[in-house]
Amino acid sequence: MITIPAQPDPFRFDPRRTALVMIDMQRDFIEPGGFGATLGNDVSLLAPVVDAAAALVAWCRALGIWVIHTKECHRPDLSDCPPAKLRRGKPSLRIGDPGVMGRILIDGEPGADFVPALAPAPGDLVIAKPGKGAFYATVLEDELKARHITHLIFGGVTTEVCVQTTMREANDRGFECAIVEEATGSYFPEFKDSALAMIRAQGGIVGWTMKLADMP
Ligand code: C5J
Repeated sequence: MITIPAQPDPFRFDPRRTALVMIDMQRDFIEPGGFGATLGNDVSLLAPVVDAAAALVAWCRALGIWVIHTKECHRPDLSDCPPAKLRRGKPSLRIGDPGVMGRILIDGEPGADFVPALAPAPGDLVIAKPGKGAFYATVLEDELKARHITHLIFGGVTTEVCVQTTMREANDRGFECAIVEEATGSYFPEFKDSALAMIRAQGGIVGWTMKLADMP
């Protein structure tokens, strides 16, 4: 068993029953010209997350923790993209439109791929997800149950959207969840802080928050 200092109290887990869920470390969210930028966000705010997320992946691999990568993306014909999601907001380019990294948020396009530092390795699981939560319309829950996973460690972007949504979905399904602060980020730093505070409040109502610096 491994015990990490965390909030609201230490997070204790068996690496053989634990998976890392690295959320949406895709070029479309992190690099200029992608989905995040088309929504008017300053994507440079996510740059520091890349090194920390890569360090978290390396830490997990060293302990034999199974690594899962999610990517938010849609089929080329957009049949898995609800019209409400397609219409939402006033982006300069919509999902499926051609951009500088290919069609925005479409599976198989360069922008929907992972940033090089977070490229999956053999044995990792990659989950393509049409929603913000990684359990919606995916095989994630079945895969975790097949491997008898009980604990999940989270990183990725953005903290208050896809990371928090997935963590809440996982919490409702009975997984013990912890998020690593340095390895997650938001276009809105205040939203990241609030999401972390919400997660660990009330005795860890959604789960634990912990720091990479405390993970030996
Ligand atoms: C967003 C995500 N922010 N991966 N997606 O739309 O958080």
